[in-house]
Amino acid sequence: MNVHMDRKLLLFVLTILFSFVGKAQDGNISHLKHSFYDGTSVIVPEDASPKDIKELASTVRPSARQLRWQKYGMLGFIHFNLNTFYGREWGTGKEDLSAFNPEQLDAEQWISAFKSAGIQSIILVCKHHDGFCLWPSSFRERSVKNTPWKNGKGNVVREFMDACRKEGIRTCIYYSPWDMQEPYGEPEYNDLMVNELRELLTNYGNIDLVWFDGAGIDEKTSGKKMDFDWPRIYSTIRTLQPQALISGAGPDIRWVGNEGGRGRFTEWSVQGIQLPEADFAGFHSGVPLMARNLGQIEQLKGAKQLAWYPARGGLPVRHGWFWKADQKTRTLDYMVRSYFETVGQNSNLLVNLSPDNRGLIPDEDVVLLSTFGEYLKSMYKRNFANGAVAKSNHVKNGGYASNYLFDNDLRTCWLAPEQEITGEIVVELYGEQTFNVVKLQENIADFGQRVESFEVDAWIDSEWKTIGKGTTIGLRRLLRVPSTTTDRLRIKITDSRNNPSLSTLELYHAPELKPGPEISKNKEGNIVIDGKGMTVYYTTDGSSPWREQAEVYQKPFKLPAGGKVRAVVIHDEQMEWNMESTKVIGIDSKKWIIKGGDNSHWIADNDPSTLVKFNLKKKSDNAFTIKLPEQTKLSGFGYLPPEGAPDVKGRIEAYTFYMKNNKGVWELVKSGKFGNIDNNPIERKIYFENPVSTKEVKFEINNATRKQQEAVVAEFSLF
Ligand code: FUL
Repeated sequence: MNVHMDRKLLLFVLTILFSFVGKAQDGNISHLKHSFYDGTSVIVPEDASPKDIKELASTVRPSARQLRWQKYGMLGFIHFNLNTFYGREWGTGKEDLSAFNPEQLDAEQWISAFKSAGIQSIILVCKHHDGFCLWPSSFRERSVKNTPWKNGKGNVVREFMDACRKEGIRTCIYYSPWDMQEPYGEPEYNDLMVNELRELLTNYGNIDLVWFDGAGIDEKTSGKKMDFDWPRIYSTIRTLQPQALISGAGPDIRWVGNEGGRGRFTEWSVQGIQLPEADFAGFHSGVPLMARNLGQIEQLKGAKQLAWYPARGGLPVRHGWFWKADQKTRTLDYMVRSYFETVGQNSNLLVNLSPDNRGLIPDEDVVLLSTFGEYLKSMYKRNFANGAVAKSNHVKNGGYASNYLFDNDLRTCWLAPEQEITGEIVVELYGEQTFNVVKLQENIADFGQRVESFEVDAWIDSEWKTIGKGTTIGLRRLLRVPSTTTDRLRIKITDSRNNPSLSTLELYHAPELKPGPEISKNKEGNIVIDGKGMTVYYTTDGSSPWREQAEVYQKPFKLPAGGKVRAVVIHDEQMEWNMESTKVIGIDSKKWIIKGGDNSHWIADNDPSTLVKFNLKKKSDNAFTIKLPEQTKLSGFGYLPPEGAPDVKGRIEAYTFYMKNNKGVWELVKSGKFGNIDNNPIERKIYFENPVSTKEVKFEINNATRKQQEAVVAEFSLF
């Protein structure tokens, strides 16, 4: 036995040994004290070299639950509660319950919207951070039972569950651990949480997933320290619904790190757990969820343990999670891009719909989901690898043949011989085929996640040409390549953590998306619509550009009083993949006189990369004023925070907006908070209850997120 083998054997023995120690201590497969994680994990010896870590990481496996869930790809998500009636992302916990009256609520309409996009599992937000329950909880008064809706006899959770059952949809619940109501922060809150979970987990049949949001469970955001009894909470779930996954602040699924439906190009399901006694309560696992690089050997180095912790992304189709009047719906190309970045990059995607104050998903969103569904159907309609045969440079004892790539079974696969960390598979297609998506899968069930990098070559003009390169594969990689016509393909695994496996090769053609025209405001303040040479039809009052009255765009135009520009380009063929663009244009800012902060004119220079910082330690620096050239009618304002995470100090959290009245006195117009703005740093548009008319406004920054002393503004608009 050589030195290398010796070392390998030692590691193997260590792993087995530790797993028994873990079992003996906890009666659990995992070695983590209190952990309810039950995939296969390994302890990292302190002196492990990067090579050892690679090998160890390749031995980690998903639990049956995790594997089942990873295969779902997309899930649906519904945010609907009192916030819907108050236009808020995060409530205050003090809203008047009488506002909740969704007279036309139709859960079947929600479900059919998701179904049209091929979604088979849906998560309902049963209780968000403000503590209002969508079911008549027996343990608190702030619930549907004390609202005018159905005279207090309604139950949204029940209607949702019934509609799902009828359609064969898997049902999942979101229950926010953070709660703005009493007794949050006290030990009795654990009782409330367990009691309410018990209601949800016993009265509504099979629950496939329980979501614990991480927001607010840190004292910095909620202002209250709460000592959660996670072992008790998790064991309630494991006892009542053993098959249910625990997502977020839980052991089974991790947040991908953003709320814009984005994913990582390199996405590892194996993560380094930093705390030997981690309870896996999301952020307490020590996995820096928002980091750009995660799970690479660099990040696994100092970890105490390696565990399977797969990612899920989230995409609110209206930018925010809760419905707001006048919030724009995302475009089809954004949805498609998001799908490829998450589902196509070893993550899952949650598509969020927001029922409005009638209790219905708005038409535009319904149309978007079904168009998205049609798009995916059209892409998956034909697998161009059907009928292909494959040969590899490595064949292991006649077994593990490359042809297992086409049998639609994850657990039969090609596997390189031990010690080989690269490999090549040449695929003869069934004649010449044209495709632009290469789907690959590893057999993660038996061999975990191993591939570090791969290349795809096509045989074109009598030579191999590289058409695409990727890093991780994991359960699923949908690699987009240029539209390629060939009869021969080569998959090259160029690096792997251990001898690589490949379970699936499929080829698809994703229809080309014709992007909507680009609407922008140039430096002179004119509206420019770029249709890339095609005829553009547009409106400026928010009405549909598809109607006959829409104007044909000729040249840049002024929109001094602002408005909502909607534009389309009309192609002759394939109407269904044409995109529409929308942009809300603020009032022209060119003649504004802005005071407050350094370089205050950057606040409204139409350039989000110029940032204005406010030092909140100085009383004089916590506001800015805008003098308008004339008396102007205002319906609201927009705050665009800076993008990105680490270098941004704080975003504005609480604000007060004043206008100068005709006596020259500042009058309060609106004050409030931008909920969830660090995780979802999109433009926040705030509408006043009634439009106001003024020549000067003042915007006061009351505090920054995460108790920072500096608040940053990328852009500010009035409309
Ligand atoms: C976040 C929450 O704070 C948001 O309001 C939303 O529920 C999202 C899915 O998770 O952390």
